[in-house]
Amino acid sequence: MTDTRNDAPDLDALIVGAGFSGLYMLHRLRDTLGMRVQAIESADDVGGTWYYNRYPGARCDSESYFYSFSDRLSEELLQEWTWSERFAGQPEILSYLQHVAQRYDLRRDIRFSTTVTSATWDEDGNRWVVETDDGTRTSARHLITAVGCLSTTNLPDFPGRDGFRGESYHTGRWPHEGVDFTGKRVAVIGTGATSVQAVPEIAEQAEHLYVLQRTPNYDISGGNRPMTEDDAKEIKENYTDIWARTRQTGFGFPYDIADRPALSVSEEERQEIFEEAWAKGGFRLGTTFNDLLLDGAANETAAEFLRGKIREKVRDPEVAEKLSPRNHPFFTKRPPLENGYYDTFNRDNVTLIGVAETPIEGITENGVRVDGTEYEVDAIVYATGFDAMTGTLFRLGITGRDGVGLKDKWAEGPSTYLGLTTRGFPNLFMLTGPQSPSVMSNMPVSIEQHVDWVTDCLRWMSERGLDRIEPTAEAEDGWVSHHTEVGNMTLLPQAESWWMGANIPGKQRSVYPYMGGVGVYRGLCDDVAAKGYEGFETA
Ligand code: FAD
Ligand code: N01
Repeated sequence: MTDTRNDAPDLDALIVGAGFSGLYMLHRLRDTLGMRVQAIESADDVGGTWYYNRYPGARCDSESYFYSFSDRLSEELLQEWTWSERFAGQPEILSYLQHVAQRYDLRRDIRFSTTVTSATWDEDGNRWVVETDDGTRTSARHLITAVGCLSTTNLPDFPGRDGFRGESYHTGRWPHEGVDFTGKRVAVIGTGATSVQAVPEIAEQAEHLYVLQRTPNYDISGGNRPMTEDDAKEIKENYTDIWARTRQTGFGFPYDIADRPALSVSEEERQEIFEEAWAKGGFRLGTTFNDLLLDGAANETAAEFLRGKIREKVRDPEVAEKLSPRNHPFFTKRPPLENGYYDTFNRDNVTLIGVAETPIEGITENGVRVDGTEYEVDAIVYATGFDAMTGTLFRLGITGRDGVGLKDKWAEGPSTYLGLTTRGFPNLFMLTGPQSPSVMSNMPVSIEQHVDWVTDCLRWMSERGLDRIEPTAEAEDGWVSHHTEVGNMTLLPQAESWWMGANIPGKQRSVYPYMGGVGVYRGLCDDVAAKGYEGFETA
């Protein structure tokens, strides 16, 4: 019987996702290489993270002027676009991505409101066969996942969760029409970067807000402010230099980690350095010394500085202590940027509830039960994060050579070459995949680097008439051991974080992002390409 489901043409490449990664990948393959390419996107428009995360207070915490596409996409766009704030809010970032889609006419090659349900390698045809929830089957030479590291929400399975009679929201799937909490009693579960942004805004509206905290975080000062005309002028004049620096620094920011250990300076000098970084705001505090992530004693100096800031801001010493992290080093969980979060706990209508020693017992019809007490609320906000890095990849149902699923291959944790490819899955490229810098960087810089590398690789293959590329077992083993060694040199394994896969019950524990730094990683990838894609088998 004829299979009628192949209603889309056979493609050179199929991209899954239309956020920062998918948009730029589509542009490069279609407009630079002239390939037949299509993107598939579950949402009904572009934006990814910035389409879904519409919770109150949502904004970037990489500074906007470098949380965007660089001169790799367009010099003109950089000069035309002016951000209104130092850290732009979600609506502005979403309009920026919509503008990019419009300007490069990208929407015409994106199938919206369509979800990839499986992708199977066809060994004879050297192609991927991709199925979607609308019953369509598409085949493509290359499959490129641009599905995001933080796109599958984590909704803990609290007993009674679905029986709650009030409103429930996950911050990563916020209603487009917004939510009015005026006069309502609200519980926010979680105190990660999302909660730290949402809590001050919800507290302004709610009659009473309960913040349920399992692990306190080291929140750094946000320092958001409007972008002045002078700021914008200076930035635009210096963009070439700014982007050059982002590509070489450790975290993809235009400032690098200072070349001095924390204990090499006097206590007084160290405090001055921390204060100066604090006053500037943003992640600069993490770059003040070169051993904060490597040495426990060095780290403790920054940790104690930040606990001091909590004591300064929060009036009730007991609440301040409850908000102070004691069980993990600074920056081993992603530090949120705070713009008024700690001040919120000075309000009469806000209560902090610790749920570490006495975990949430369950959700009742009327609220949340902790330690035998039922907190009655009208709304519950789950700021409980994501099944990061692998969660969305596994949901694609990818099956490679010899019928082996990606999820099965990675049952003991991810195994990749360069965090971008994996043996047994020819012609599969995972943008910002596990074991690449991805979430340990200012992501647009890492996204562009991956997209440009894949574009160059596909051009190289096309010039040689090659249909297939796959990493060797040796190359993959080499990358995994390098990645693991570098990751274990850091303090990261000392925390129960999503960077370690620790937030999802049953998830394999390992360091997920590559910790060698953006500049080093770029050099390694460039070297592989310069040596004729060393470590890959081609045919
Ligand atoms: P995403 O934006 O996540 O897009 C992936 C897309 O793939 C989604 O639209 C999704 O619908 C689609 N998709 C997934 N699975 C399927 C499927 N099966 N079928 C079809 N489509 C699918 N990073 C920074 O560097 N700086 C910041 O300040 C920063 N702020 C952030 C704030 C929040 C609230 C969050 C959640 C993340 C933040 N990040 C930040 C990380 C952010 O995710 C990245 O910067 C960037 O937006 C990722 O882009 P992406 O295109 O790779 O992935
Ligand atoms: O998620 P998270 P997020 N019982 O996983 C708690 C990016 N981002 O959405 O720490 C009780 O950090 C959990 O507790 P614990 C950024 O990369 C960026 O806030 O596991 N609590 C934690 O407090 C960020 O890191 C920006 O003990 C439970 C919280 O829920 C990433 O997205 C803004 C629980 C989840 O925190 C994710 O941030 C926002 C349970 N069963 C996000 N399960 C900016 O750049 C989970 N928790 C501005």
